[in-house]
Amino acid sequence: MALDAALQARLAEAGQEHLADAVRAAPEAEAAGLLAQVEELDLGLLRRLVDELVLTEPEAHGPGHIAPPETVPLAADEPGRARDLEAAEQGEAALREGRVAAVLLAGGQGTRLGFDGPKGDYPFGPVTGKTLFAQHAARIAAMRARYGAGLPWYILTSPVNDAQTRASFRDAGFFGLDPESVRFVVQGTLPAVDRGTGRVLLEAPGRLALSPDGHGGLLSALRRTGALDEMAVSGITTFFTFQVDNPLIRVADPVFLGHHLSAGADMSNLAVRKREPLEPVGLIASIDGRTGVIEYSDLPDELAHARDDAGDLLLWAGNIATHCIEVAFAWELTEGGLRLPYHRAVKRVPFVTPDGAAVIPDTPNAVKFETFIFDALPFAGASVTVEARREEQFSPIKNATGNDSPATCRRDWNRLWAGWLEAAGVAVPRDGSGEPVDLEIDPRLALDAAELAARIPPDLVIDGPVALGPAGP
Ligand code: UD2
Repeated sequence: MALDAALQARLAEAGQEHLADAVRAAPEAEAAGLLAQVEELDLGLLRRLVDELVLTEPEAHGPGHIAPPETVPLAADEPGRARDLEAAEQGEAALREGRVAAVLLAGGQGTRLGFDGPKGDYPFGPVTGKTLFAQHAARIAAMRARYGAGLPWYILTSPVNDAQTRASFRDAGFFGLDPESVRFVVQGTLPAVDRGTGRVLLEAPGRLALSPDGHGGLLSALRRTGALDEMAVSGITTFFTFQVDNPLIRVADPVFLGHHLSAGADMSNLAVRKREPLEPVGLIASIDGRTGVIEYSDLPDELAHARDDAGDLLLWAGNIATHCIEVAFAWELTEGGLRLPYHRAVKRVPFVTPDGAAVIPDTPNAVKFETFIFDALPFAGASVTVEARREEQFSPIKNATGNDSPATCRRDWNRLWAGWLEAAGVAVPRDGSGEPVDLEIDPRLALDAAELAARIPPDLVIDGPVALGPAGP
């Protein structure tokens, strides 16, 4: 296939002239598709990323002056409870007035879990095998019902899983939600490049090796697709972001929202105490006086292990990637291009050689580029970090086994739900080691322990695994 001279010149300038050869050599049926992919590349950005992150050794600079972040601590006493109550009132008012949207980050590839398909389709429910998408949807429905709120739901997908994600929602009848109230937003992609030469890799003779551009790409995607305009027009001022793999998260929790709003913050965080120094969660910290997140892979060991005078972890605030973000701040961050820094990840990426031979490398051969949503924090005029109880809000499904796996998530859910039932005076059978039977409580039946206590009969008997559905026991 012929290539126009201007494109050829731009490819040469970007050090990617091999792509012109690839288009010419591609099988006829695939050449047009490959050309379209090549034309879509932001060659200026690619040149900069390759120069700065591939061809030059990134400068090893320390993370700066690091201290624990200022946080709204857990309410441990009466003043703490009064403070949270006041915050909840503000958050509830924002929900009722329709000023809040929920944004689910679900564009990742979920490679560690080894699950084929969008991670949201993973059937985690201990009793019914309900999926992560179904759980989040039920919670959104329950929040809408409780606050009479629109609470529109935006779902960030990527070209890797967009079609499948939409199909899952369609097949499930949008889990009972009005399809108009659910919007899919597709994030962008960036090419993987050879780590030695910076040249874009092809995963097949007619296809570039592209992967999602990181969840920082949410901001560009919201702007590009018109979602930010739509939010502004419908009076939404704040959106709440959460990760697909954490079914415990309290979506659009009024307490968190209220602390964010009353501080006049641009972007806020939810934090849990790290389980151990090297737990793979980002570290929320004050970095040279500004709140930010240091990704776990970038955290020097001695900082991870530092202890305070009482012997507790000094840098304790684990990032659960749950934020409140002002719509106006998202506009600011995307004005004239995304303002977030790019990170490099060195990965194993299968590719084809110019003569069409497929190579599955044994060692990391490629660099991928990503932006992270939490890198927006240092740009925020004000930001609050609110501490959450891990057992109430964080048990992600990341790995097939071990920590943060389906087994630990089900265990944590069972414990939480058993606690709610027992607080309501219902006995829950437990095994020899004290673990409760498998349980499920649909968020549409109860979003918290108090609601459950009010909605179940006091003489409810549980003698084995049970799922309490939206209509009650
Ligand atoms: C993430 C955080 C980490 C910590 C941990 C807690 C990053 C970079 N790190 O680590 O600091 O808070 O979670 O759970 O996020 N996603 C997209 N598009 C992308 C990439 C990811 O939507 O291009 C979504 C993905 O679907 C998932 C979330 O972002 O919901 C986190 O992605 P991950 O599982 O790759 O991040 P992880 O666990 O390494």
